[in-house]
Amino acid sequence: MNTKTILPVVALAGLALATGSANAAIMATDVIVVDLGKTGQLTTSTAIANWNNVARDNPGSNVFTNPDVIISDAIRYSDGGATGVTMTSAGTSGIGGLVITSAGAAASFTSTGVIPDSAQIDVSFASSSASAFTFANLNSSLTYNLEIMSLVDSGTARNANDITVNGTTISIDPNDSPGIYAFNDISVNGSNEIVISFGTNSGAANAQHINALELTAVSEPSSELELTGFTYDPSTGASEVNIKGSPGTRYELVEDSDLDFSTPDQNPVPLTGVTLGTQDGNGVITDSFGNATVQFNLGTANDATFIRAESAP
Ligand SMILES: [Ca+2]
Ligand SMILES: [Ca+2]
Ligand SMILES: [Ca+2]
Repeated sequence: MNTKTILPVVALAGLALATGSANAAIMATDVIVVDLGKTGQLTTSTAIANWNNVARDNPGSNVFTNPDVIISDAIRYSDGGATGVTMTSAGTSGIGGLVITSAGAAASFTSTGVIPDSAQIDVSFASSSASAFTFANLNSSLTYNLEIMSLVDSGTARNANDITVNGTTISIDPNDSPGIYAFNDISVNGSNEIVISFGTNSGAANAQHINALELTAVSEPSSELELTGFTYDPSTGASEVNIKGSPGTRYELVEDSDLDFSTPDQNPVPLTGVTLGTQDGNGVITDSFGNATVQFNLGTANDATFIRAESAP
């Protein structure tokens, strides 16, 4: 039986074979932005690109059922493609009746920039009860940056309250402008979810306000060079591997005959394609998160091949 193994020199972790998936899945660098608000104030302009709107035409009451799948398949900001991510409301909340005008250009998300007026102007709402929003069907191999805009105008007094995201709690006051709160490098829980929880507010001065949300998928922080997700087709020799290294860095794959089971060696291994990162001759330049996915052909003659990635500026 003709089999090949891949043995990265730099790191041995994570050599599971890629299984592939026909379903939409969130990928590193994907960004999901959500406008919680009113029908008639959607964020849909083509100049603004691909927002997810959760809009209700009955503001001021608890219009979300419990639970309520308010987004069934979130689209990514870059191209409107499906991510498979869902967003569910739990507890007692809905869409508020307030009109918010005070933040303007000061309210900005890290990945997508200034938040459009149509997203700033309206808010989700919980009076005094506990409530939560859950992003589900996330990729557990990634971490996530979550930014929440929670702002009402200063003339509309609201009490501070706590937001907890997967175990991290911060106190916010919706009267503080521009009202952007960040939770960075969040790992998913055991159910591949990120849960945003708001506590009760005994002051009955509104327990939850969210104007808009931004969820950005990032790679796991890594200071080492890794090869992961190797696949090989023994009938054709077609192969693929993921490189995780430093952002914007050029790497080549090197096949070596040092251990006598790879003949002849190829330096660098010719690339037949690049599906993540930018191909540069027979090298690849990683994306802004340090990731690249490359295709190449190892042939069908050898029983094993020894390959490593090398930085090759
Ligand atoms: Ca809106
Ligand atoms: Ca909104
Ligand atoms: Ca306040």
